[in-house]
Amino acid sequence: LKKITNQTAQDLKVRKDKTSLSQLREMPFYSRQTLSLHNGLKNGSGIIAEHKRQSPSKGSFNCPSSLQDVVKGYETAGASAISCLTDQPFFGGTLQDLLEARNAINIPILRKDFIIDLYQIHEAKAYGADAILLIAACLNNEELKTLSLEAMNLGLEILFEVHELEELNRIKTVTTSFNTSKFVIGVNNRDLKRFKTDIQNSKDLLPHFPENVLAISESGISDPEIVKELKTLGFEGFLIGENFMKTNDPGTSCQQ
Ligand code: IGP
Repeated sequence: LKKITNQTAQDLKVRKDKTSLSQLREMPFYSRQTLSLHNGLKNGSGIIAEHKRQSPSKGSFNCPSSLQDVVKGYETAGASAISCLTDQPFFGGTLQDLLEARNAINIPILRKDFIIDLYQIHEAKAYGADAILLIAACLNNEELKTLSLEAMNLGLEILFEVHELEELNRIKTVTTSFNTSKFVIGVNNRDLKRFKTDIQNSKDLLPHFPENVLAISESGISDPEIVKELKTLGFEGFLIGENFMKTNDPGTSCQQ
């Protein structure tokens, strides 16, 4: 994770030099009314279907479908929201992908990236995102708070990602002062040190969730039975990438 965020910081410098904050503010989507991820999940299937070309652990998925076809397919299949990877070095995504996804569909989009700087939140808004990911493992409480407040100011919702109890407790601390309950907390089932996924991580952490917070289970979800089981336990969102992207037609896989 340290390696990834160091790279993120470097790439960020280049983008900041190229595009100023005021230029971001002039982009058409910057003033767009965002869609609610929270409401989308509550009122729909709960599936957040991810566009991801490659991952550090699995390499390229060699999916032949275009980004547009993938995200349109997800929307048609009944996904509640789309997760769009914009990290280049490790996941092969770009901000241009986010823009293209926004132009193709009308459901909430999560900008999936390693957000460590306020500038990235403005980018997210400018390129058409409705929500951003904040990974507790990458950020201290002060950073979590500053980044969250900026996101909320711009009308973006937040998916807080946790891997373990200590991180969940920090998110609880940080969010108690927020006057919104529209954020969601996701448990990443992927052990970042060994890249292994285990759904048990979601089951273990759910009892420690704050009340009335929408719970999401992320990573390693590979069959509808797992979704059913997690739903019974109380999860309302399911973030699924690889299982769809490793097929030739992710939209159709999502349908099933
Ligand atoms: C999706 P999977 O196992 O269905 O492809 O997982 C998603 O949870 C995963 O891509 C992810 C991720 C992240 C990627 C979760 N947290 C943070 C990049 C950054």
